[in-house]
Amino acid sequence: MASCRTFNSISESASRSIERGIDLDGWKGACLDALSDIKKVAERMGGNSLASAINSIIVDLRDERFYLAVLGSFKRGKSTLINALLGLEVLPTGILPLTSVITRISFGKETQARVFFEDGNSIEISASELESFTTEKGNPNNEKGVTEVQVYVNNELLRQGVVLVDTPGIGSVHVQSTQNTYRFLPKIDAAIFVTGVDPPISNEEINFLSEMCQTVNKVFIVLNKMDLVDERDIPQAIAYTRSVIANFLNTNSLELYPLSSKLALLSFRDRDKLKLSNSGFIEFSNRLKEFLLNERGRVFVQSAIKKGIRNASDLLTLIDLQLKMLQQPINEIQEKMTWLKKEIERVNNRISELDHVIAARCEQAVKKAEAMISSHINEIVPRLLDRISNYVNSEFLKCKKKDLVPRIEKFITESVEQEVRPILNRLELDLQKAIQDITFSLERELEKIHTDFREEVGRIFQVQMPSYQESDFSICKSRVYFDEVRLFDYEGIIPLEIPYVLPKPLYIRVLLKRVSNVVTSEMDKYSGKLRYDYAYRLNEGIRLVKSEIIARMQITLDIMRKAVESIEIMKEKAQFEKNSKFKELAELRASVKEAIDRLNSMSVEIGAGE
Ligand SMILES: Nc1nc2c(ncn2[C@@H]2O[C@H](COP(=O)(O)OP(=O)(O)OP(=O)(O)O)[C@@H](O)[C@H]2O)c(=O)[nH]1
Ligand SMILES: [Mg+2]
Repeated sequence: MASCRTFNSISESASRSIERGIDLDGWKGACLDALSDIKKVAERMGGNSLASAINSIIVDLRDERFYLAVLGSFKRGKSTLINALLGLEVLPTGILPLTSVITRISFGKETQARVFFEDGNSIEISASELESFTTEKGNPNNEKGVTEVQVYVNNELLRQGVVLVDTPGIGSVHVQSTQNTYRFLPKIDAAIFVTGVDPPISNEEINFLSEMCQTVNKVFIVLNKMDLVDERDIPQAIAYTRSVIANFLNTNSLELYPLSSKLALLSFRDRDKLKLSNSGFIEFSNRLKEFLLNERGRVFVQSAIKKGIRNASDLLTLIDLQLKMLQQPINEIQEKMTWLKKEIERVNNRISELDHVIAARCEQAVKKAEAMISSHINEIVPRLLDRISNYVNSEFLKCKKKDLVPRIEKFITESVEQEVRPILNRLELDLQKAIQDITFSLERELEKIHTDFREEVGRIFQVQMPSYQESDFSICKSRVYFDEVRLFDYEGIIPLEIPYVLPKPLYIRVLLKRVSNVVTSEMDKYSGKLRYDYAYRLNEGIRLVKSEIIARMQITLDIMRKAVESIEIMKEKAQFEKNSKFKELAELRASVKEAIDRLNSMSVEIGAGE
């Protein structure tokens, strides 16, 4: 296997990044040092929520896990592409929709795998046994209850914390597999979207891609199976896919790579350099390596620095507050503390008042959705019954009655899908918009409460409160993915006991009556499910956004509470004790300030390397 060309061969890019003055490991270490210094001071000061916020920055940075997922429609060659990236035929591939569970591939000294089950157990298996757990063939309808599979491969980039994720293809008849993929979307750091030219990229793929782009920061597009395209048609095929995607996503900066994963994989096996260069794979894997080595690390460290500085500034405020209070006469401090306690109470009240406003807005949005669902369903049912009746009348003479029943059932299933799908799409857009509208105003109002409070505190206690930048406060898109409400299957709804001997008009009447009852009652149940799903997703979306903002506000409130508590203890003490406390606080302040300076200059240095 020509592993020099695979994901394993990082030396070339790595040396290039060192040449450009990028020493990510060094920065990461320095950043971790600064953060742990800040954390120690936060612990000494008793700022628990601050210390734990800093700790989670440390943990994220130290155990850097970068999820690079491969996504797309079924059978586009996702698993084959991962095998090519690894230079190893480790994942099962095939001609039928195959991958049915999320498979994470991370570093291990030897190639092996672990399967996790719904009951919480897990077992170790060899890579050759993967097919019996991860595929529709070996594990139909996930009868073995597998939740996830972890594969370990000895590979340099994986060793550095990249986790490759193979996902089930979207859009196959295996609904559960598609849902597994959707649920994984929010965890992804970067994605490779795999599509092809034959058949050309579909509407469903475009919709999925655009949804992905809203959640995932970086998306590479791979146009796979180019070996199947006639050489003369290649430029046109690429231009077509590029323009369809660019138009839909309204962007000119697409990273699109036409290639053949299969050729690449074969070339590794046969050590055939010509085949490899014809596969178009090298350009893609080089770009990917460059991204993972340079941009990924930079993004990770920069974001840790930014979060670290923000928390450290809050810590400085806590120290400053205590220093200020130590210098002030006791009666003045007492007055301010009484004010502060009341102010904290007022902030908490304002937040709970907001709860009612938000609940009312959600209720309004749900009512609007309910009206829309009912009016659509009421419109659909008669139209559906008409279509079915026409179909039954026209097909009746064309086939035997025994063949007629399954054909009608198939027709009903397809017609329901056709009629209901546009409503589902509308509802989805509607839901995203409602969540956005409500969370946007929620964000603004919480932000205002927070800023007012910080300004007031700063004024009363005469300290400099670090100001929040809008981008610090605004919410990273909290998108909520749940099971899509399933469309039903009408197989078996027409009872075979309708006697075939009945004369045609009577037979048709009995059959249509039966169909009408079933369709009406199923659509009624269905609209109930849609209503429930809509309300649940809306409320859950709001809850996520709210808890994220409240957690940030909690830090400010905690700082103030802590300052009050420690001064209350100090005010009983003798002057010399106050002096030594003063000295201690000044030292802590200097060490935090120094850590912030280190982080700031690191940030400038990293920025300069860009
Ligand atoms: N000709 C050609 N065939 C390919 C290429 N990549 C994959 N295939 C074939 O396409 C079929 C599907 O490949 P998989 O890798 O299993 O596809 P997948 O996207 O993982 O499929 P699901 O797991 O079902 O979603 C297999 O028979 C592969 O051998 C390619 O570049 N060229
Ligand atoms: Mg697959």
